[in-house]
Amino acid sequence: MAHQWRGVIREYADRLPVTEATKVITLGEGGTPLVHAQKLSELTGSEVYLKVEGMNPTGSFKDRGMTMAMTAAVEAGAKAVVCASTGNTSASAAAYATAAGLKCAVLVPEGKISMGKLSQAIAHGATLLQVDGNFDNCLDIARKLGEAYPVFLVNSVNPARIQGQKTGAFEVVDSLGDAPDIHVLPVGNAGNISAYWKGYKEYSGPFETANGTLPAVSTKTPIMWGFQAAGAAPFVAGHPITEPDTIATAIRIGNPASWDTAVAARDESGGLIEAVSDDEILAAHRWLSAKEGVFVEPGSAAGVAGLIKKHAAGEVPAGKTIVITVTGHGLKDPQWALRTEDGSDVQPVKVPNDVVTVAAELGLEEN
Ligand code: AN7
Repeated sequence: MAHQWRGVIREYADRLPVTEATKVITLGEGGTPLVHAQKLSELTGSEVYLKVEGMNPTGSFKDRGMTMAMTAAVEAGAKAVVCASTGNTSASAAAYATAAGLKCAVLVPEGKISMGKLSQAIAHGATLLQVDGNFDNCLDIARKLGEAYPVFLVNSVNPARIQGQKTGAFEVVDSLGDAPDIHVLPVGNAGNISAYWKGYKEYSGPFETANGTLPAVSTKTPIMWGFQAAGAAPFVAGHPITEPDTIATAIRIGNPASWDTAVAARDESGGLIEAVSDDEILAAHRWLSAKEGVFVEPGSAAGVAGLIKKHAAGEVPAGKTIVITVTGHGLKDPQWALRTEDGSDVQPVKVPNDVVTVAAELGLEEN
């Protein structure tokens, strides 16, 4: 039977804080592909899958949380929402606020968000302010606005966001038939690793709802592996970083809001949070596009960079099931694809309007 995906709230309503009466704000998020990664599987000897979150309506995993946050904002009678963002949250908030009929203000670090994300926030009519500071400074201001002014905060410090994002874990289990052995993902503000862990835990045991107890769906929970950019790796340092820096602007965050829940995800699962360099991130970005057929933004490649690095160190077990969340679409920040491995710009070859020259340029001989 044909089934039209209805967005994460309606698909997982019995496991989310909503009722039949809730007015759901959705753009059809979730239901993203779990793609078997052929070459990463060959490399590691494990079955490696990519949860391709770039396939969400605004091109990143943020939409899973934003459908819940915007639904909560409408329920609370809010007229305006605010968020701080390295780009994807602002794109998502702007789109969902439009769907909800709410005003939206976004605070972004000046010069440190990609053109694609900036365009999205503007296109959806958000009021975008570029703050002379980094993401952490933006989040401080957004929190204070939410506390002292009539605006509803939709950053992941809002628990509705984590509720929505936990559906990523549900989908992985629903696709594989059980939880994977290892779940790998990039870590920035640390909401997503916290949300996946919450989702995996809830799916692995009985779950109490208003209408009774739901049985466990999975037999186990995975080990959580998080990876940060080396220049923005507060979990590796063990304390906040005041001057985070990385080319992966999505995860250029020094003072993660979900610190305690991310540490709990790491430790309760027997996992780890480690760092990868910008070069390792760009190599993984290239691996995904050139070997797997999946185009992501640089920050999204941090998990894959981590897996490749751990494999090189002999620390990836064979014969396991490994899922890596690739968090945002490559078209968000396409400039990185146009750089060669030695850092120079790719120059497309120009040819005249003539088949013989084109064939010669392609190395083809007439048959
Ligand atoms: C592509 O948009 O923080 O660890 O303001 O855009 O849950 O923060 C984005 C984060 C990974 C990190 N990959 O996730 C924002 C923002 C992409 C991202 C992360 C982000 P969290």
